[in-house]
Amino acid sequence: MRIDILTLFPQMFQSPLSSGIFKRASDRKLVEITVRNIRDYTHDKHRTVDDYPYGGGAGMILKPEPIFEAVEAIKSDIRPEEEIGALQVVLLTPQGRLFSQQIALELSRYSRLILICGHYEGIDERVREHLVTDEISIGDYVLSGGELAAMVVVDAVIRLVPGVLGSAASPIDDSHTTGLLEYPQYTRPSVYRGWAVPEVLLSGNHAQIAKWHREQAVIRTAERRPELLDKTNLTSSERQLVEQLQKH
Ligand code: 6GU
Repeated sequence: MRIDILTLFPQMFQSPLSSGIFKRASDRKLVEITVRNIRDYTHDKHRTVDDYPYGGGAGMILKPEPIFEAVEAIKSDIRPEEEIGALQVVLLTPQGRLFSQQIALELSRYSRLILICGHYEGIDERVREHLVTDEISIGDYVLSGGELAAMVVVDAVIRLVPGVLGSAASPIDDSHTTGLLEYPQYTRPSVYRGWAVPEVLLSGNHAQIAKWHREQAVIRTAERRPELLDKTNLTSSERQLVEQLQKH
């Protein structure tokens, strides 16, 4: 998978991309991430990337030319054997569709992604209409730019690329893949400041432990994010458990 990020603030990506999952994915040559400065695609002396809005109003608007040229430059080096349909051009904007595990899974299936970091004051609408194929928001709050959102999206997407996570960790069991929040976890010591780890986890009885994990995940989800249960497959006894919890 190849991901190109277009931004006015490439230095924001330096530290995140050189640690953790990003580094691991690049080191293993599973994902190649390139950060490009939109300003490098301007032609004037002042390297102008924004301008006043037609019709007036507050703030500056990102000009279309550098963004079109940057995307076209990236597209032009797509190898002929690669399908152009395998490319998605994503604009990060608070006006986009709300990001979710489902969307991360969707994006992880493309071999090429171009992420454009928008800025809240705005971007010329022709970029949206004629260049971008998808618009994503990471939540109902306003960030000053799309950079942090792009990092969130890239993290969530690349960990789904086969081989990026170690074999031990599987994204199949993640919260939001099963539709349930994760169950509580413990490590040594078995008693800390008088607080004991639940007995069942020390029992060595794998069937009992699996049952407890599942039950705890259902309880936790019912208590914290009951709306997630609408989309989850629960057994009838699990449904009963949820109804019991909702009465209290
Ligand atoms: Cl993608 N961009 C900005 N600027 N703010 C956001 C966002 C994106 N998602 C939530 N808030």
